[in-house]
Amino acid sequence: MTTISHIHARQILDSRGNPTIEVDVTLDDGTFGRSAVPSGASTGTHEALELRDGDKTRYHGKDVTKAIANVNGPILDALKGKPISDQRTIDQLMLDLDGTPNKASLGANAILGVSMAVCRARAGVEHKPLWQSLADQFDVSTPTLLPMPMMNVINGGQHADSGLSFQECMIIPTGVATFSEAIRAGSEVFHCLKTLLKDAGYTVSVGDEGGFAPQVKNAEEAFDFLMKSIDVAGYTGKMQIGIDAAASEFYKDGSYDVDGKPMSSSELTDYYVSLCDKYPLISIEDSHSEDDWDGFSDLTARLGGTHQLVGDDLLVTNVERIQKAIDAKTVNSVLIKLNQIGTVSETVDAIKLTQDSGWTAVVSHRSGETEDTFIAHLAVGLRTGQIKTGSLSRTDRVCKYNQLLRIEEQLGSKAEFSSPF
Ligand code: 2PG
Ligand code: MG
Repeated sequence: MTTISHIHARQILDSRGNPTIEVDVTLDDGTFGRSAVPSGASTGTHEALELRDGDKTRYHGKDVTKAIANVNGPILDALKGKPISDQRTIDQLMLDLDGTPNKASLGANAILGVSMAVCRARAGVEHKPLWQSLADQFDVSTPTLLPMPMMNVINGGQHADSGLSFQECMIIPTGVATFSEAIRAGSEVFHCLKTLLKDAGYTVSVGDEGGFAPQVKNAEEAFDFLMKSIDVAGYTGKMQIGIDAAASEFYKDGSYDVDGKPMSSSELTDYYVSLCDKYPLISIEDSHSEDDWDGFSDLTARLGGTHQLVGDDLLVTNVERIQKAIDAKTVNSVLIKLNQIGTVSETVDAIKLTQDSGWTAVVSHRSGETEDTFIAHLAVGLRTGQIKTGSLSRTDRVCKYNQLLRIEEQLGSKAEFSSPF
């Protein structure tokens, strides 16, 4: 049985130029797996802990040398010589070693780096692509569905200085037949949007997720640009839109500040309903602040039958919070981020709970990313049917789309693609 012979973590930089962890796992037969851990900006307060050194004299306190020492010391000691046949056992050993509910002692970034690198090493031993290995490991019989991409072409909130309250305005090519056509549609609309913004005198530099960051006055102006660019690119009726409001970021003392207008929770709900009446807005993520469960439930009561309402900061890929949301019908979809929970097997548990309840699961990047394409494999291997991984620019974003194009090619005639909407 193949066992772990060595684990080595090092510090690298993420797409924002902040330190993060890269982990190499070497097996006794010489097989090797590598992973890199992403990092959020609009993080939910209920996420597992990302361990940073906090020494302001180095990298503005963002060094991750303590997390790296935890991998190269106690985690290596606990996992050395252990068979890699069961991911859950590997992850559980690290959870036991950590001993806290939110991975505060070892750091979720330390634990996740090892968890993902072990998956990659296993795929190497099996001579399988990672998506196939994940599917086999977690009993998914037909890992042949390419995910619908939600492409974030206008960045706001914590990800850009556009001034827009909503963090992400995404295009969703629901009317095309294949994944590669979805990417083509996204790219064509992205470039039309650039021209339209330029012509209107707006800047076309991009934000953290590769979308434009124009200083538009509100969400409606942003949506008008999206609709116009969809039209100019020739995709009218074939492309809809989605947002991640990331509303925790514009909520303070019981009030939401939406593009300069104060709103109560129920006024914000009314605003979303009016936007859905006016635009082909089919997916709304984090409509309300992470602890405003009533706000989410009210919106779900009104739009849940027709629209995808996604919980991100609300649910933080945590099965207990997801179960609570299922019981209370708080949303109808879950955003899935590996580093919110901190191990691959717990992430899979979150996906399966979501799918088993008839909800949609959307695999997601973080706004601070690396060249690691693990999430592309996860989306196919677990048959989630949706991914959001930024815009059609910046290699930290398009590397995930490019990996999905390779998987589509590998699957050949077996590749499936369909709109979840
Ligand atoms: C989100 C993510 C990714 P961040 O809110 O969904 O787009 O942003 O990684 O900053 O939390
Ligand atoms: Mg979000």
